[in-house]
Amino acid sequence: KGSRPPPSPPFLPPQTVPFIATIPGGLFPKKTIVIKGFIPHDAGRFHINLRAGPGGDVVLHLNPRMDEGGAVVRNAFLGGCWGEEERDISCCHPFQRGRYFDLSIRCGNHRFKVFAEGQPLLEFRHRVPCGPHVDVLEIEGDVVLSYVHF
Ligand code: 9QG
Repeated sequence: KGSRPPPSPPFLPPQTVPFIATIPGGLFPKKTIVIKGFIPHDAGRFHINLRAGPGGDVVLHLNPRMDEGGAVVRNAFLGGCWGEEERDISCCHPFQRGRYFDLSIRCGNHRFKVFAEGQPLLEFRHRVPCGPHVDVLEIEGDVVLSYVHF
């Protein structure tokens, strides 16, 4: 729709972690967030949160755990509680120590679709409606960011 805000300029290096930014206009169908980064050799884990305002509900918590056999945990934090984790993943994913990744998270009508190096990686069904109120992106933990764009 014409009323939707245009993409903001990208965040280029150096970006400090925790990285916290407001997404102008929040999430809407087809809104895409691109995150590129490097996972240090001694990294434990990091996460990407999409959040309804500072300290609000986390509608998507995407949490690669290099310290847990490469699990890629997805969850939501709603009303102060973690829900059920989703962990299914195709055998190969880029969240390995010493590797770069190029991730995009696209908000659909019914789910988030997450792509790595342009290939579908996983999906996360919306547990609560997503919309303009979901306007905070947080990236925290053991990651070095090289590019963030939304
Ligand atoms: O561990 O799992 C995701 O289901 C919790 C973690 C929590 C999330 C959650 O402690 O870590 O990954 O806010 C938190 O504490 C995040 C960083 C059962």
